[in-house]
Amino acid sequence: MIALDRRSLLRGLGGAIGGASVALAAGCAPMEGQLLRAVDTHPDGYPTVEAVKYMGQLLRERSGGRLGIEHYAGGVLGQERDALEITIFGGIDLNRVSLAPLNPIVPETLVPGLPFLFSSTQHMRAAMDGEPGRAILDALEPHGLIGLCFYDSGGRSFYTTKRLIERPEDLRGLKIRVQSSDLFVEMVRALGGNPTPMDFGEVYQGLMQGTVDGAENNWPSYESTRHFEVAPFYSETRHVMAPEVLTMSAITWKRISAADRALIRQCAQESIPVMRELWDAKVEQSRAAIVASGVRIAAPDPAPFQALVQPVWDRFVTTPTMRKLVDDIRAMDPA
Ligand code: GTR
Repeated sequence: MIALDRRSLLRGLGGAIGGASVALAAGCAPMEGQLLRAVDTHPDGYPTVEAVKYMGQLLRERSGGRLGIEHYAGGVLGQERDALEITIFGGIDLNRVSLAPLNPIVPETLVPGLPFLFSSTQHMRAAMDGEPGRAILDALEPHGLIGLCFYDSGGRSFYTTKRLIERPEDLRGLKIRVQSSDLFVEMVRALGGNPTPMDFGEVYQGLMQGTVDGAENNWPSYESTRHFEVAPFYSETRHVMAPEVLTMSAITWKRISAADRALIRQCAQESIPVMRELWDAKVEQSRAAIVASGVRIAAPDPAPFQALVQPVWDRFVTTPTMRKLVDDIRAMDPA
């Protein structure tokens, strides 16, 4: 494994962009062929990381070893927002992020994050596999990113250091960590909590030190970050079901032949069912581990939460394109 850190990557930005040049900038021998650098805030073993590694294996096999992926997991090259900027500037080739850090950059990415938009996993998958998903991936390109595919992220739910959230009133007076997105800030405010934007990597400490009283995330993230140790009250509100997205730097993309682009798209596509299988298993395993750890769990009625979020929709669904996305996604609800 070649040791790269953020500073080396940024230094590498001065020259031609690509695996070999960055490796040289980091003082390493050039790599054979094109090794795409991928990053993820999650650690090895997490479904998003393993899905991208699987995509790398496919790429290697089908290109006769000419293309491949070198994965930097666990946020070693920076928190999501910073790593995304580096990706836009071409210092990272592939970046798997949540949609939230893209919200300030690409308005269309707000739509899947609208609270209670999706009625089920099936609904989310159908919409993201279909035309709305395609339109959102395409909307990234003018902003320096190529959208390759969506991955599951389950339902985000509240957890706190203090108490179960069974009704919106229970959020009153609680500082809730949110991702760096106004949509999440406004949503938590509308539900009655005090939103506090914070990087993912700082949440454990924030919860421990009382900078925040709670956060919101899916079962696998709640478990893998060990937030459950310090915030042992989890309430399955599933208020947001926005998926993850695998992005590629448009700078790298421009340097790749049409045939290789098609291959990359195809391998990303084929990583989706693999990710979904890993995801479903991971959700079950995480939930079981958390139940066994003694965390208190509630499954609140979503209706009172849902009743408060209309102003959030009104504020963020602002263009005809976004309205069409919302309508199309709603029309795909199998429920
Ligand atoms: C997770 C997501 C991460 C990160 C994190 C967060 O569910 O997979 O990419 O965005 O949430 O809350 O910051």
